[in-house]
Amino acid sequence: MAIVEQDRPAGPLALPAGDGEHREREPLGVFSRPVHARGWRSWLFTVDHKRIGIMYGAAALFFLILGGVPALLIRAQLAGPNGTVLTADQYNQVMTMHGTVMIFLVVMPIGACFINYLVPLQIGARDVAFPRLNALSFWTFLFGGLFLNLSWILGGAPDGGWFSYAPNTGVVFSPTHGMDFWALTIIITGIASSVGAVNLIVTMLNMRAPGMSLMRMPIFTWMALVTQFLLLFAIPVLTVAAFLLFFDRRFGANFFDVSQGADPLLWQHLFWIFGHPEVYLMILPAFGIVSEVLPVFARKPLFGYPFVVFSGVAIAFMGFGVWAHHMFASGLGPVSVAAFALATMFIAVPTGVKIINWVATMWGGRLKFDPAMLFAIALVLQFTLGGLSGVTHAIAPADTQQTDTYYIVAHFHYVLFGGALFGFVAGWYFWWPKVFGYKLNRTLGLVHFWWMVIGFNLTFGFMHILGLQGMPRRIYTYADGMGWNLWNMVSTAGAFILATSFIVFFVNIFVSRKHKTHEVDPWDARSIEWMTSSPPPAHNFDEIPVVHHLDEFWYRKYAEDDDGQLVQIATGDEVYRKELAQAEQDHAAEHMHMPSVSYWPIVFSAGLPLVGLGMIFNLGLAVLGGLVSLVALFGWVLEPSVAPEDSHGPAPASEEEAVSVG
Ligand code: HEM
Ligand SMILES: [Cu+2]
Repeated sequence: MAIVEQDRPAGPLALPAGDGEHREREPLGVFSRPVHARGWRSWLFTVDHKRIGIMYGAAALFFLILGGVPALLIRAQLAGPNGTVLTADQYNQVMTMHGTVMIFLVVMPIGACFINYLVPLQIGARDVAFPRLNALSFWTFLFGGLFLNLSWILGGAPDGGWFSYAPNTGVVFSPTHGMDFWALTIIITGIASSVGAVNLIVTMLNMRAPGMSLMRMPIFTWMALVTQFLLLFAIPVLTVAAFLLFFDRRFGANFFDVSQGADPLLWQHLFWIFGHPEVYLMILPAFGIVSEVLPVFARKPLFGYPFVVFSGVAIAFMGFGVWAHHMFASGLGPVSVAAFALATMFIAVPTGVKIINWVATMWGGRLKFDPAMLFAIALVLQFTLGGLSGVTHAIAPADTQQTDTYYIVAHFHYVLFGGALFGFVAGWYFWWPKVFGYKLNRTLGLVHFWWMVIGFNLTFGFMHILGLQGMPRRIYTYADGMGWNLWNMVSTAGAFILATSFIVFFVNIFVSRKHKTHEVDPWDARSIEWMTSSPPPAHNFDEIPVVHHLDEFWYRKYAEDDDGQLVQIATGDEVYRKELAQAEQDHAAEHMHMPSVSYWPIVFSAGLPLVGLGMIFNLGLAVLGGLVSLVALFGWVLEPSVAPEDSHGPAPASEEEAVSVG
């Protein structure tokens, strides 16, 4: 079994004795580990990747509201000329928080939601490699996000834009504590991402089911792997930059103080060396989702799987070499500009490869237009539009005109919202029945889809025109008579349509939840996460599947007859029952040991925002926060690796019972 923690009956510190005899020690009893927790505690202390995935999703939807309300305020303010909803100062805060929340607390965590939930299931593992670290990542992200939003009530939110250009964000130009909150949030959530990246990379590389070579890994897992490498290398750069900024602001360091000889472009370089890989790590999970959804609803294998894999890898590599296209207007000099312009045009190639693969997957397929499929198709179309406007920025002279206009705002919402977020919604409609045991209502799903597509394109489509007409981004009002009134009004109307489309989604969840069917394979899917019950048991699979093919599940359901015709040899349900019977035969007497719940991840994470608040307001508080986290670390290493309890007893009679162990 893959989970290391449970394979050791003795305490974590037990080592073989020198005489060759294996001396077993009782687990250190200082901090006993809870066996099971029930009710809400079972969520707070869980180390189950599925629950952590669900919590990432729920938290991200909560932050979607915290980031969405500012978006609506922006649009209300800009609906007509000389808006009076917000003052200039409030506008800056609202705009900065909108961007920061959407990127760091919505899109990245939704990616983590899918990756945490799906990757162990897709590779046939029982959990991630380090379940407690996984919980630590989640809580650290959540507390970091809440910490950022505290700034609203503790003296003002950050106001330097989501990319926080120093020296603009130094104390001289941004004297409130907002930017301090921003920098510390980046550091805290950065811990969450880096720890998560290591955990997931180890999981994907080491814990795949027997027979699952890398080139048999489901495409979503591949994109997840690429994403985690991007995080691993990109996040530290931003963390360093945030540290420097915070030291400048709080302790009078001079990293960005131009009068002391600092390079005014230093921040921009650091930020975008992180920032460009960041845009790919936001979109690649959605690409993975679409690459899973399209084949299922087109009833064909993914066209050119290796190309989709390697174009993803290529995007990641090249993504680290194009950052300065965000700085064409900053005076880099013609050689740099030309080099980065070329590199940027090249990176469009692997991206285009993916689009071709998706279209070819649908080509000639028997398409089924369920909501998941529609959202996936919308991603392909809208992302292509966003990608094409992106290529126009690669042409440096054009970019010099476009930069800092609404053309850019249109562009990045087409990729982030029209791409990433649409992909995520496709994924939700697709995997919902696996995760919760019921399908989302199809009719409401279609209403949701059309309402969202219309709202999205009304909001952002005409911003291209506004931008080309010269409307700058980040302005809090504009004068009458610029010729911008109509499209701004349209955009604002679209934004409210878009916002209400999410209400349809929430209503759908609410309405559908009663109709549980627990179908194993509602869509006739292809990969092995469908080969277990809906929802899956705590240990994911009763029998770890042995993998012979890419699309293993499909190959267990379909085969060619003597004439080369495709025939169904089993339903998904039958495949699952067969595995179940096999498991009963093989391990009827064994008991599945899943890692026990733990108190310490959430305690560790809870210390971090205290450190943050302390760094801003009172160093004593920082010491207290540090102590909380330190104690948690000691508790962590000193707790036994499994609960010292009765769960070593006989096998549970029912699946239900087995679940409660997790
Ligand atoms: C209801 C949906 C949304 C609306 C109406 C909306 C609207 C806007 C507008 C009007 C701006 C420009 C503000 C300015 O430059 O003055 C903006 C900026 C931004 N938006 Fe959105 N947005 C929405 C959703 C999203 C989503 C889902 C993301 C995902 C990542 C996102 C990311 C950003 C970012 C990064 C900025 C830049 C902020 C900055 O300039 O620092 N937005 N949004
Ligand atoms: Cu870029």
